[in-house]
Amino acid sequence: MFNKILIANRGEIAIRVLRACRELGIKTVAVYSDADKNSAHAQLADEALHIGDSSPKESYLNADVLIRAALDSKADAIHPGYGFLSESASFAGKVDSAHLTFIGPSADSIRAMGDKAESKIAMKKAGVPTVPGYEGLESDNDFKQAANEIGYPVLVKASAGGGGKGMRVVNNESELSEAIESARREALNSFGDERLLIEKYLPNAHHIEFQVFGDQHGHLVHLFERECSVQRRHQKIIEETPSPLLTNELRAQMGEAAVKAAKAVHYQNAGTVEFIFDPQLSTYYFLEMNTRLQVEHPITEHVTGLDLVQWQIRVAAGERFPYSQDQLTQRGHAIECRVYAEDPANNFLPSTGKLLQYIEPRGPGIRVDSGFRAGDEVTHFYDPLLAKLIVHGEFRELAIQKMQSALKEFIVHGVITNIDFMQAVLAHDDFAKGKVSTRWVENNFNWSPAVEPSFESLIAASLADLTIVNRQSSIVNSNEPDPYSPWKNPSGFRI
Ligand code: MV4
Repeated sequence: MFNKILIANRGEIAIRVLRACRELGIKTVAVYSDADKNSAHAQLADEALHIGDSSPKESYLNADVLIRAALDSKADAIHPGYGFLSESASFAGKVDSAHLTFIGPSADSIRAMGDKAESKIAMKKAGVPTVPGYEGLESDNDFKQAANEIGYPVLVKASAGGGGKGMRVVNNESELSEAIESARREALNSFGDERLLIEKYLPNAHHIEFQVFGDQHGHLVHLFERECSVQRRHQKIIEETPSPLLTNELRAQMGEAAVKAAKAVHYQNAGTVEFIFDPQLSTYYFLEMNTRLQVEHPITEHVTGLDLVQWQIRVAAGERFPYSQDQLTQRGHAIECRVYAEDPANNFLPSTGKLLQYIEPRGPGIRVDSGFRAGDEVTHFYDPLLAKLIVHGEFRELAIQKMQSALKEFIVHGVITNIDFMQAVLAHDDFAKGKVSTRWVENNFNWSPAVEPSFESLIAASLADLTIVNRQSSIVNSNEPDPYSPWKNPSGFRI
């Protein structure tokens, strides 16, 4: 087993990883940028190293500085978390070359799944269902012919793409060449690669992804699905498992397809195979594979009873994953809500500021993963994710009720959050019926706050703010050490 792990990330996921390390008896090294010098993730680790200024490029995205930090602190492995360098094949390769262990898949697996066109070709070869379409076309005429064969509407996508960049829906032939031109331009700007693919457009699709997990000894299983259809602009908001749409038969089929997809690239460690699911036809197609731990991994942990981060570390150290597919089951229903510091009434603009009051919900079956505490600053440098609220109940209706109750207890002042917005989604009839497709938030849900906050609640909030401001001023704004501080001041940690 490893002696010490460097966590090349920040915020809630850095804390999630360091807790897993601590439980396994492994020492932790945190890294932090200027903006994060007082952050919880740095204070909770055994050691913390300053790696650069606040911009991600100068800190959490700087591969060489991170590897230097790991070598200097005598860590033997690096956990990349999600985002930042977690899906960089070149970073994984550099970690290997430095004789450190990258806790994740091999650089080759990351590379094989990194390109949409390449991975789609590999999946077709492996017998995994892909959306009907073509790769490698060049002339407008080739695209025109392909579109006629597929049948409109079609979708033009950047081969090198991800996250919806360089994607254009084309409803008929008259729109085609304009769409190709603008998609090419966007693909070139975003990825430095103008190759496009074309496929059938599925308008009412659901996003259903399968967690997969493999060890270094060729054993690879799936850990069931996550339904992630509540999203806007490719940003997920609510995820749940099991999906309300899948029968056990479909679940088994898609799970098998996910395992096939991962095995085709000799996958090891945690990964996610994304499918697009058409509820009218009950058909599913491979979209892409995310070669990292995902934000929404906790819901899978709750229904399977597995600690995915601990298993990531254990299999990276060479341990066998001990469960066969038959031994794995889903128990109950889990939902995650992503609490963002953003303003739903103002086009979901990020909201920054000091967390004057921050109180997390508690209770049976309630989990909060967050990198923030009261008094912390939410800055514009990083993702505005304040916390992940995860609930686990016996079945879907109970889990929804538990989430609604927990969101009511979640109190945040100082920044605007999407909590009320998520309450409105959870209370919607379409959500209750599992009818939310990936376009639902944008199309059917023009949300503005239903009621103005009451006078009493405004007074209560102001009083709470005043108390916190006074309390925090003696902790956060003072140079005197707080005698009651639960945070130790580890060696190597510089303020
Ligand atoms: C699609 C699609 C409909 N038909 N492909 C969005 C980003 C990338 N992962 C693929 N995406 C989509 N591909 C076909 N053939 C609809 C989407 C899509 C989507 C997919 C998953 C999750 C959210 C989405 C939101 C809008 C569109």
